[in-house]
Amino acid sequence: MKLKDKVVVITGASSGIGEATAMRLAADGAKLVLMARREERLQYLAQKLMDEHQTDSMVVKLDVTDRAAVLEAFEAVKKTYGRIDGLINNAGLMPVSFLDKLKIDEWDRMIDVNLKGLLYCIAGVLPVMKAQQSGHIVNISSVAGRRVGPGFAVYNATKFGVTALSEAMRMELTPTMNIKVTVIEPGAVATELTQTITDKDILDSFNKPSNSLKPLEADDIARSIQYAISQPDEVMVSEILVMPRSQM
Ligand code: NJP
Repeated sequence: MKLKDKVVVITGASSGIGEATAMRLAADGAKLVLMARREERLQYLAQKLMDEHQTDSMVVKLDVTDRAAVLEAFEAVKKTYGRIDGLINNAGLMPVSFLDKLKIDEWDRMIDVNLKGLLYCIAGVLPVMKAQQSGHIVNISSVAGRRVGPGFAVYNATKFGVTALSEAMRMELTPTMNIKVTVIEPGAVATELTQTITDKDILDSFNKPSNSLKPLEADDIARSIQYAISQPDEVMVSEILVMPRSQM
């Protein structure tokens, strides 16, 4: 779709990939709805979008694990703009750990945000897009939604879930409701994502001098999202895997 004046909701817009995507889509003229818990970061971004692209965005402080709040937030977006053309379903966290550490609270948080929060946002946007008979949902999965690795078990489970869900969504929603679905699978990207990791063994393995992995920048993923969402009406990009050249 041509992005000029399209209404696009971005979850997890307060940092990393979400923030970079907001910058990209604003440059293309989209009207943005920025969602996350850290409202001051969203306000700062909204000001930047206004200064650099004259984009007037809507800021919504939201915890995606709060089902009622998510549904209310999408209602509010519909009330404000009358429509929702795109959802970048991006909020996520990655407190990876080895299973025998039994960091069960962290397992719960990953399932609650990466999977249930993403589903609540789909529930929020689907009635609007169904009524419009148009829209585009972009789910941010991961290379970890395609391959498993030690230490990543629960994160893998959530992201395999997002990848599977996206494929099924495409089959259900695209032919009958004209809602496009794309799954984006980033490899390593330099963002705040690793800050929630508490397992020292995992952190040590990331910080080993032999680890020569050079992560991508958030904007590298933002460009993939921009590419997927700005295709002509008859073209649907269903899946994009983007990795650093140095990632195995
Ligand atoms: O990470 P980060 P990324 N309710 O930490 C938000 C996937 N990915 O940009 O609420 C609402 O900078 C949080 O906002 P706040 C990854 O799995 C990444 O890298 O204010 N929002 C922040 O804006 C994730 O799905 C890599 O704290 C909540 C955002 O989520 C997506 O990319 C690799 C929330 C996280 O931004 C963006 O992550 C890969 C909640 N309860 C997949 N909890 C990578 N970076 O290497 C968190 O394969 N957020």
